[in-house]
Amino acid sequence: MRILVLGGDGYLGWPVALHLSGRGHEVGVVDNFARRQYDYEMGVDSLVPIKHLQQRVRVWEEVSGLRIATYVGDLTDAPFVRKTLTEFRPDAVVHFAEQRSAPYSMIDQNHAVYTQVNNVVGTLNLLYAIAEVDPAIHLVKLGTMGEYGTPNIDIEEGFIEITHRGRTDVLPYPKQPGSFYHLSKVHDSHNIMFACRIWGLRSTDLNQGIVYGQETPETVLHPDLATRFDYDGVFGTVLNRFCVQAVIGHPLTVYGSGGQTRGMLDIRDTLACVELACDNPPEAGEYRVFNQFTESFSVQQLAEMVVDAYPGNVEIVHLDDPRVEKQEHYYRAAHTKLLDLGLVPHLLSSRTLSSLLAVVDRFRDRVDPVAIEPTVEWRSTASTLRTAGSGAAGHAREAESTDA
Ligand code: NAD
Ligand code: USQ
Repeated sequence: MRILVLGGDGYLGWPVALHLSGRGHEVGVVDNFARRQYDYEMGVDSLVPIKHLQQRVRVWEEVSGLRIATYVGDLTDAPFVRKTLTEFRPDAVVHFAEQRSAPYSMIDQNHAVYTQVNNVVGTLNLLYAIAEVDPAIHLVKLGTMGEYGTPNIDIEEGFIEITHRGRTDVLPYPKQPGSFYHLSKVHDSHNIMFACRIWGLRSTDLNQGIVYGQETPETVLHPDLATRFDYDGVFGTVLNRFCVQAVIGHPLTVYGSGGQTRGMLDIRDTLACVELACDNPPEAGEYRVFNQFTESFSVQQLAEMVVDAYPGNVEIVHLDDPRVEKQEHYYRAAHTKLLDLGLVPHLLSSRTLSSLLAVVDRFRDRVDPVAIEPTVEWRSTASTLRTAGSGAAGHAREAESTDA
């Protein structure tokens, strides 16, 4: 297949592009390097050093003999999106290219607006381009388990059968997302479902849980093929953060009681799930949802697993939760559709944790302890970033002075 990976310079997009290329697909990647820009803005960096996209692609060609086409541009630029699809003529588009941090979207009004415009407009441009260039293109869109929130009933895969006053229908599962970022994914899902209905597009919405891990079979072939690894308070995700904290002797930062429970998966399973979705496209006009995670854990459980896996002494600290979220709740979410297609999950074992801790240990000198603290407070509409002098704080101050 010809597969275009949008956001192909990011944490997940890059290893997915390599994986699909290695499996014999013709791959192109699209990126506007927004993610690298957020690092400059926040004054942080990936724990694992990463090469520029063009260098990565060159090294991949040297290592594998396979070419990956690159397109540098922004999905919010509609002519760029249409031109790229016209040139590359994909059978499938895998769409990772969004602002993906919940805390980043909650910094202040500018960051909330940026997140929703970037994500919703980018996806809308993509839907129009697919409809106009070739409606048979399969859109594989990265959504999030966070679209559902934490209801007090079982979570289904996208749809729920409801009987109301004697009548029954299958309807989209209710959404109760927990940040302006997670909300952007809900808006995307509605737009995609609508486009499938009116234009006969085909799409798979992959409601992915929290990903952990850094190495994949392709990225370990050469150090210059490494993907990024975020551990800071804004972009770092929970288990990756806990591993960095353990290695540098920082207490593990559990927010609140730690009863928050989430679906999780190994980065290697992200590759497999995306490939399974591409290999098994939906019918024309079909909008389907797969819940893409393999296990669920509470934050406290994750912290305890890291304490057990790390050979040294590790403490757990309970911080006031900077987010507005339920700290104790029911959580049971269906995730059978990818298993039915043949997914064989990598479950979170002490071996997986040890290899992740070993990656962190290799780069421990690059950790900036200041970057670890949570700095974004959900309850505040003004920026609460404490990194004085950072680009982001400057950005927020600029906004304040403009308002003034
Ligand atoms: P990432 O930020 O590392 O990668 C996203 C890439 O998209 C970046 O390289 C960025 O520069 C690019 N991008 C953003 N906006 C763009 C635009 N308008 N035009 C072109 N390129 C743009 O994020 P990630 O962790 O790789 O996540 C990828 C996707 O998977 C996101 O949509 C995210 O919401 C989803 N997801 C991630 C996780 C996770 O744990 N990392 C979990 C569930 C879902
Ligand atoms: N948490 C802590 N301590 C920390 C960091 C996080 O207790 O140091 C808690 C948070 O309060 C939250 C949970 O851990 O309850 C998960 O936080 P996270 O930052 O790991 O994940 P989240 O904000 O949900 O976002 C990440 C990705 C996002 C993706 C989402 C999948 O950044 O792109 O959509 O995971 S899901 O959680 O299923 O919505």
